[in-house]
Amino acid sequence: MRKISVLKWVPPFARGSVKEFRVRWALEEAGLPYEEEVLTPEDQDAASYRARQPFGQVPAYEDGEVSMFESGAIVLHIAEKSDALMPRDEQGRARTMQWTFAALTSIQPAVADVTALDFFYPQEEWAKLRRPGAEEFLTRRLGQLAGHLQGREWLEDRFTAGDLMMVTVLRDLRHRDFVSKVPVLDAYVKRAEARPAFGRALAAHMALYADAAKAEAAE
Ligand SMILES: N[C@@H](CCC(=O)N[C@@H](CS)C(=O)NCC(=O)O)C(=O)O
Repeated sequence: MRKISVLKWVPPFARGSVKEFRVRWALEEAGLPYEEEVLTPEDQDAASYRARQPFGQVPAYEDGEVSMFESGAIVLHIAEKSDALMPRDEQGRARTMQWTFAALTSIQPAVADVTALDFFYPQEEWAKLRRPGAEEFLTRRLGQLAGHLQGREWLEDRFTAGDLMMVTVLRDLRHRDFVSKVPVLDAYVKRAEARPAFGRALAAHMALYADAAKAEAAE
């Protein structure tokens, strides 16, 4: 049985954004069943886990054939096995990979620069100085992406793993209005979130933290 590692607990702001969610969503799109391997901080540090994921992070993935880590690589590995995530022709395969890397290397760093300021360094003086430049660059990148998506449903002529990765990156901004104020991006994310596979994956991901959320609400 396929297995993905997940974190037993994450802070509220991270729920819905943990990188294992990408893999869950890909498996749901592909119709492939999986099991969770729930990790405590001690499990993350164990030598046996570090041998599979040297940084002690999630997700790590095993399917009986391969053992691997890195969410983007795992999603592409799953996409290789499913028409639902990647067309079979060379151009379609190449462009699915292209958009997966674009999400991870052209958009995610700009998003991460801003979310790090928001969640980890909200009050630091250096962060106040860094914020205008980071936000201006992110806005520029998102504008360029919106330009490509204008008049399209998906990044290509159908949904692919590239959209899956791009949408998970854009969703990291849901505490701010960078995406929601750009109609073409807002509609793109909502279109992806309306996919049944997305709903199943998010429900399974959030179920992990349901008890913690109840306890926090009662505090
Ligand atoms: N580049 C890695 C990043 C994985 C990552 O950042 N995982 C985070 C959760 S989103 C994690 O495991 N954090 C816990 C830790 O670093 O101890 C990937 O995409 O798989």
